[in-house]
Amino acid sequence: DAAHTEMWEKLNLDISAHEGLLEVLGKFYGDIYLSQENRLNGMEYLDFVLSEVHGLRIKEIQDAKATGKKVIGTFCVFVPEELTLAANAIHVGLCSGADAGTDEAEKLVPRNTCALIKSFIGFKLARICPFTESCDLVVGETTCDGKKKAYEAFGKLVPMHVMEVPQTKTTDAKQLFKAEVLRYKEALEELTGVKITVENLRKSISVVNEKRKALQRLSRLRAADPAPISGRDALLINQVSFYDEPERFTQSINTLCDQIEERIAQGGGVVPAGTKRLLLSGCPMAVPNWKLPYVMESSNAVIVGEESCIGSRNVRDLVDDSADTIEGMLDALVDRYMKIDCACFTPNDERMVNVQNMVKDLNADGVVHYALSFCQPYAHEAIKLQDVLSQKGIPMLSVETGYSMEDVEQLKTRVEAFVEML
Ligand code: BJ8
Repeated sequence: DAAHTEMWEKLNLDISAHEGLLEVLGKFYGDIYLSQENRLNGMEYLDFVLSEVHGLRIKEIQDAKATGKKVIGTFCVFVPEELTLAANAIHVGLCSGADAGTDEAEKLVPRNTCALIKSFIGFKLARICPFTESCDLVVGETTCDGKKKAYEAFGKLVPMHVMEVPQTKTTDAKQLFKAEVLRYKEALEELTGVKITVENLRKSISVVNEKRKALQRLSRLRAADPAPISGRDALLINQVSFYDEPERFTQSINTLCDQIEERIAQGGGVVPAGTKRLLLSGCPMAVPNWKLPYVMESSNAVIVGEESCIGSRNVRDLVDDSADTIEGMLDALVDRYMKIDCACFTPNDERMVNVQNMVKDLNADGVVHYALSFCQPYAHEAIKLQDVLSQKGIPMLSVETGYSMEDVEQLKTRVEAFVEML
């Protein structure tokens, strides 16, 4: 409507390009989400949030900015949301799941860069992301080579702070990360003028723990057969967790989980009992990257878990909330964040164990490993994981793909053949 358009104009969006994006997004959402059968009522909240992702949520953010709140954009689950919230700032995920502005992006980063990186640069250059345009600070991190080098170019376009994330989990590496957590805390205090204290940090640790607990609850409920919720819907919930207001989000997910419990108690599901169950594992999938989940769930299978940063890797571990000094709380944050099993670590053996645990806990019949094309870390681990899983008799299909739709048919043929042999 007119008020939204006025807001987007103020954010300096390219109005016609942005309209095009919303149109594609709406069509895609209709085909992939609204066409599903047996959806839970609680998903209406998510449908609404998604339909208003560039509307009401941005309005809320702009209203908060008008009262002096700051907005922090991130690309990685290593940036501690607890600190952002303690500094009374808004924390949003910026990774982008669609091709846009690719030609322009390829002038700043090499062509053989993964689609996720090209996409966040492309969104900025094309001026179509109101979240990016709302940020007072964007926080990058030294994870994969693609991202850390891309931030040198991206840092010329937006105000940036880059956290150094170590590549190993030695004691020295944890010390380095702690120093980086402290440096992020100071950057936040400087930007917001809010001092991070025992009180506000305790509160934000609890807010984020509660959000993660609600998502853990959802994840546990998906162990049921028949699967009570589609993998697409669960992925959407995890995607929305990166930009919705956290306390409202937690409440809606808990309400949805109540409905799922009722459905399970009645023996109901989103697919018939006995439908083949797949674990999706690998690179994060940002909105609207729903291609592979859609292909998988149109191939006589249901997705029962996401071993991904937009999934279990962001949710599995809570922050120990027993400390009562800033020092102790920062240590608890460091301990929690250094448990993340991102493929950028070497070695990263705990991921191999975590995937197997998820297969067991969620009663999955097989794993589909997803690596974005040109993503070195996850492509390496696909080889390793295939080996580990085959020794345990767990079937795995390794997929490499980007955001383009041109390989949908080919993917479908491969996934169908995989599901048939399970
Ligand atoms: S903690 S997975 S969110 S770094 S797909 S940009 S790895 S070339 S996203 Fe990640 Fe943090 Fe790790 Fe998670 Fe590079 Fe691969 Fe692209 Fe990737």
